[in-house]
Amino acid sequence: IKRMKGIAVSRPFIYGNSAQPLHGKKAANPEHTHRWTLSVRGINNEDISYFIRKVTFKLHDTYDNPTRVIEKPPFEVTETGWGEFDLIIKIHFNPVSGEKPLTLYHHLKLHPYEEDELGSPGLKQKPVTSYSYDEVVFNEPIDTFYAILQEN
Ligand code: SLL
Repeated sequence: IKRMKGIAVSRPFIYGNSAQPLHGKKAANPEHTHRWTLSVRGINNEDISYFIRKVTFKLHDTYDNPTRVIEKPPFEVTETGWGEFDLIIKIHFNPVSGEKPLTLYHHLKLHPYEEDELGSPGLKQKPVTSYSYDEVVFNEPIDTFYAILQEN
């Protein structure tokens, strides 16, 4: 294998979750209060599948089959639930890259925490989002992977 000496290529992406209150609407489990979606995606929904091969989301153990493996875009998991929790997101890169998986941590957010207009902090029922921006840096990428990065 040949590596591109002295070259680093970075690619931005976004990860995190959105959540909406169910407002009493029926979920599979009556204790569930929110519907949420976890995702790993490109900026402006740019296709990231040329460098990301699959994403695993390790959910809280209260979920059935807590390790969710998403093999193609959109790299997303939608579920319902009642609680916030910390989870692990593992990004597996295109095998051509020879890169090790990248592990990220995210706190699944369901509730808005900011104070309301009257100044009292409360759990309001409204949609929330919690996203982080990150960039993966491929240092001295393998030449064949570098070509794929340049084409996209
Ligand atoms: C904790 N924050 O860390 C708590 C756990 C678990 C949330 C929150 C769904 C469970 C199900 C759900 O909302 N789990 O579907 O049974 O201990």
